This record gives sequence, structure tokens and C-alpha cells, in this order.
Amino acid sequence: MYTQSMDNMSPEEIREQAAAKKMLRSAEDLQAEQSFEARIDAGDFIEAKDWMPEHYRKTLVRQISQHAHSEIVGMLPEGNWISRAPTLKRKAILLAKVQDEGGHGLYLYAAAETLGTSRDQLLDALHTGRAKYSSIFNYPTLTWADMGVIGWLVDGAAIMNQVPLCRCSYAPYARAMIRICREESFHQRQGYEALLTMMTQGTPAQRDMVQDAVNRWWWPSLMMFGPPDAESPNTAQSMRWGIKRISNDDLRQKFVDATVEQAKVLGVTLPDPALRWNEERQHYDVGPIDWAEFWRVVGGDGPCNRERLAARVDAWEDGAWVREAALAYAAKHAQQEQAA
Ligand code: FAQ
Repeated sequence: MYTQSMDNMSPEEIREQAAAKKMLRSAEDLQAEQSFEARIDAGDFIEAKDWMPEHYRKTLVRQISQHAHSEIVGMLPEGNWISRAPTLKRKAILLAKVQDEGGHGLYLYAAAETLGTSRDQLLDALHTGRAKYSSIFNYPTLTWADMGVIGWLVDGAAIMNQVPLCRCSYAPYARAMIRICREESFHQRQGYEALLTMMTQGTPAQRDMVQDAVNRWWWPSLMMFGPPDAESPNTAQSMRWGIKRISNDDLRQKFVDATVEQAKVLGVTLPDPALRWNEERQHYDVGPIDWAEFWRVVGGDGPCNRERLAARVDAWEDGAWVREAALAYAAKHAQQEQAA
């Protein structure tokens, strides 16, 4: 009987057929890649089921999962102060903010999962120290003023970076970011308002506490935007693909320009003797950022890296019974449905 089975083909024919298939596939891939690039150039959004280059997919999983981890780890420095908030009003606000951050992490994990990586894989990468999260959350929260400064500076920097992500070319990420940015804006304002209250109605000791917190958080906040463009390996390709819309340095500059004016209203001094308006550039100049400190913190050796990771691993292990109960409930439900 005539057959095209591989068994009946000579090794030479098998090689030829494989080469022909490979050529066909690479021609198809090339066409898919060209149409993907054309969609990116036209400003189209890419959906989860659309064809995408493997590197685009990996870049998104990397960025979105790091972002999700940052939100979840970012709950820890503030969670530390929920039980010590000075009034019921401040406690309710802080509780809501920390809950929002948990929610942001969940939207973002869900967005990363649409790219074919499971939640378990993402969390395993965090817990084993293979995944990054924002450097900023490896600094300690020493006083109540740190809560206000995190809202003002850290959420302020986060919004500056995240508003352009609402136009990210990957639609599920862009959609998650729209919702997140609305909440971040409330976070920034509540922080600023808490600081303004302390600065305008507080005691000299409270004003000193605010200044001390600003001194400690200013430089790490500038580092949140990532390394300078010239040393950022991912920026060029991410901007080409419309994942990032504005470079690290440009976002950092926008943040500085906006924040200096807010500091004046607040009555605090930003801890940078070189900070001054540059008439020619129409921007503020800043002094040198300590990039060695940044890389040390990103590399795992910041003031709280070990503590943060240990807290996340403990939370995961302590929550095992919840996951088991949820699975048992789902299995029982499925059995009951089958029986009905
Ligand atoms: N910390 O080539 P680039 C928040 C890494 S959410 C640690 O420039 P890229 C809300 C980077 O991953 C804050 N690592 O990288 C909140 C890369 O390493 P890799 C998080 C950093 O991706 C507020 C390497 O350095 N926001 O705060 C950092 O093009 C208050 C080279 O860098 C987001 O994640 C850093 N700061 O640009 C919660 C936003 N910067 O992966 C609680 C989305 C860089 O090659 C309380 N992410 N690295 O091994 C982004 O926009 C980008 O990923 C950047 C980095 C801009 C962070």
C-alpha cells in the first residue's frame, strides 16, 4: 500500500522533508512577524490569542510579573504600620491602600497568566529569589511619616511610570493598568495630605519626622525608574514594541520636575544640594544617583531584602491549607455536578 509514513522514506528523503517543513514554518513565522510589527507600528493593541514573537512574550512576562511581585511585596512595609496608625481615619485609609495593592498584584498576575505562564511558576520564581521586584520595597519604614512619604514619593513615582503603561501594546496589561492608575492616584493624594497635615498642623517634632522620612526615601524613589537609559538593556526593544512608552531617564525627569514644586508647598527640603532649575533645559538638574547602591539592592543585599522574601515565603507556606481547602471544595463541587 502506498504510504507517506516516515518509516518508508530514505534518510535523505526524511531530511529533505524536514528541511522543506522548516522553510515553510520560517516563511510563515516571517509573515506573522511582519504583520505583528505592522500592527505595532499602527498602534494596534495585541490580545492574548494573537500571534506574538517569543521575545515579546518573554519581555512581558518578565515585566508584568516583576510588577505584580512589587505590588505584593510592597504591601509589607506599609502593613507594618496598620496596627500603629495614629487615628481610626488614618488606619482605615492605610488598610484600604494596602488591600488595593494586593488587588493590583492579582490583576497583574492574571495579566501575566494570559501569556501562558502559571501563577505557581511566577510565585516560585519570586520565592526562590529568581524574580525581581522593585528595589524600593527593600527599605525599612521607621516612623509614621514614612507612610505619608511612601504615598507621596513612591506612589507618585509609580503613577509617573504606570500612566504610560495604560497605552502598553499588550492589551490585558494596558487594561489592568487603567484600573490600577486610578487607585494609585488616590494613594498618592492620601500620602501628600497626611504629610501636609503634619507639616501645617503638627509639632516641630512631627515636622522633623517628615523631613527625616523625605531624606531617606528621596534617592530610592529616583532609583525606582530603573538604571540610566544608557545602561538599560531592555528599554530600546521595549519602546520599539510599545511596551514602554517613555524611557527610564525621561520618566525620572518628569517625576523630579513635578515633585520639586510639591515639596515647596509642603515645606520640606529635598536632600540634594545639586538640585536646581536649568533654564536652558527647562528642567531641574539632579545630583549623581548612587547606582552602586541600586544594584546592591536589586542584587539582594538591601536593608530588608531577606526579611521581605522570608515574609512572602512564610505567607505562602502558611496559606497552604487555604489552597488545599479550595481544591477540595472545587473537587467536591465537580463531583456533585457530575452526579446530578
Ligand atoms: N527595582 O533594562 P531595564 C509600585 C531591573 S509598583 C528592581 O531598565 P525594564 C506600587 C530590571 O527589571 C513598582 N529591579 O528594565 C506600590 C532589569 O532586570 P531584568 C514597580 C529593577 O524592565 C506603591 C534590569 O534592572 N513598578 O510601586 C528596577 O526595561 C506603593 C535592567 O533595567 C513596575 O514594575 C527597580 N527599581 O525597566 C505598591 C512598573 N529597575 O528583568 C506598594 C512596570 C530596573 O532584565 C506601595 N515596570 N530593574 O533581570 C517597568 O516599567 C519597568 O520594568 C522598569 C524597568 C522601568 C521598572
